[in-house]
Amino acid sequence: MSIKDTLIKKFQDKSARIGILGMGYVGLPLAVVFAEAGFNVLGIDPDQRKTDAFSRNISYIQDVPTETVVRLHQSGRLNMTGDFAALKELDAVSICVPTPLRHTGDPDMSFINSAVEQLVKYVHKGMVVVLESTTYPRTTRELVLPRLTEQSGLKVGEDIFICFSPERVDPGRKDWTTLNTPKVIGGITPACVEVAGAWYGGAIKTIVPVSSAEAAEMAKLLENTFRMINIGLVNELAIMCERLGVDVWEVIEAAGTKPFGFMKFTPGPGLGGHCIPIDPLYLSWKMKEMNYNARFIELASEINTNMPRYVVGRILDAMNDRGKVLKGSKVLVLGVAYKPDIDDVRESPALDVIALLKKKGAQVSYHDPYIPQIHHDKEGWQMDSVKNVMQAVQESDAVVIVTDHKAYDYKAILDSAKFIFDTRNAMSRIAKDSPKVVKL
Ligand code: SAJ
Repeated sequence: MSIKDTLIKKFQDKSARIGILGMGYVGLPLAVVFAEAGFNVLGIDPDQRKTDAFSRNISYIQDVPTETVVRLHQSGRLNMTGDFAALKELDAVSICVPTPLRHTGDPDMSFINSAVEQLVKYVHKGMVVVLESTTYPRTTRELVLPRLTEQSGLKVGEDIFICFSPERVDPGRKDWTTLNTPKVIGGITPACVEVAGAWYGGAIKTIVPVSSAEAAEMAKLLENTFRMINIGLVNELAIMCERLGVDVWEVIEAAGTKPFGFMKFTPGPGLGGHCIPIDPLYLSWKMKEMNYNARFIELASEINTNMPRYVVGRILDAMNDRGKVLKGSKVLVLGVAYKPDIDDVRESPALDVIALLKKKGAQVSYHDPYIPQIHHDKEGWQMDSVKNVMQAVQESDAVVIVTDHKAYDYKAILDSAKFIFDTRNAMSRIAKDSPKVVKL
């Protein structure tokens, strides 16, 4: 029986030993899905806080209940280690490590590089490796393939099987999870897709094989570039509508009634998160290397990045119209997480709005029920969330709604505030046109 058929059989009878390299918000849920399907899974992560929490049967990822960790850990289906040498015992490994940007705005491949370097030490005949981390096109072929085959002499598609399968985890989402979200898989060879498809298909409901690793890498980049560009479009629409004296929220609401051929996005103070503002720049970076300028991505990124400055300019004008000076005024920012009802502040535009307000001389405070403290790396300051949000609203000259968490009592805020700048049209829930409120 060929190595390929032996591996496929191991996936079919669940005897294959699975490894997840990088046990964060993608890796842990993926490990759980494989373990629940009956595989023996070993999570490998150098972060001792994660392995310690796991050894104490505590889930450190909001989407994975602690009782799931307890059950799978106690049954022996799921374990964790910080020791990469465990890789030599495994048949199948998913790489789920971060791919952030460097401070220069270029891709930071350090996590993928170190994961692959560890794999090089322990790779063996009869192994399948799937890269899940969002990255620039050709990473799998140019970075992963040579490192795993040149030194080892292993033949891809015969001895070793290498694929890309984009993660589609949306933290906090309950309807679409790792288990039921269709999984795209592209490989270096057709045999690679067949083997990885047998593995993932043993746990995940829908597998979507594509013809190459690049097709899978590009599918993911399209998914998130689509969002970034459309958010940039509505942000620019907000700027145009303000010039025209038209309510952009009404315009989008009206356009949203089109039952086909339209997808609604809403403007805001900028673009936060560890996916949408970042993933498209991996594509534009790669295309620059090929002497092609990805203009849509560059323009959308420019518009989205400028939104905090545009918002602060609008606040200045609105306060001026009320005979107020921003300098020295007390300004309360409500909501700093990058999107509502979560505790993640990565790349949040709120930090830039606060930094710009401080530069204008405002006395800025913030409240966020999920984020007790923020710090601004470049400016070197940190702030604690105010404790009593309604007292802070009453004491402020201006309230700026940056992230519209559901937890806020918008009616009480409207009643108590002197002036509100609403970047999310949150007040539309309470009052259509209040003289106290200016919206984006
Ligand atoms: N945003 C807007 N207007 C919009 C939508 C979003 O300003 O109409 C802003 C948000 O406030 C946030 C940023 O854009 O700051 C990103 O928001 P997002 O809704 O795209 O949320 P993310 O970053 O958590 O995106 C994730 C992505 N999931 C994966 O990459 C696996 C994305 O593909 C999902 O579509 C998205 O979740 C989702 O739908 O929730």
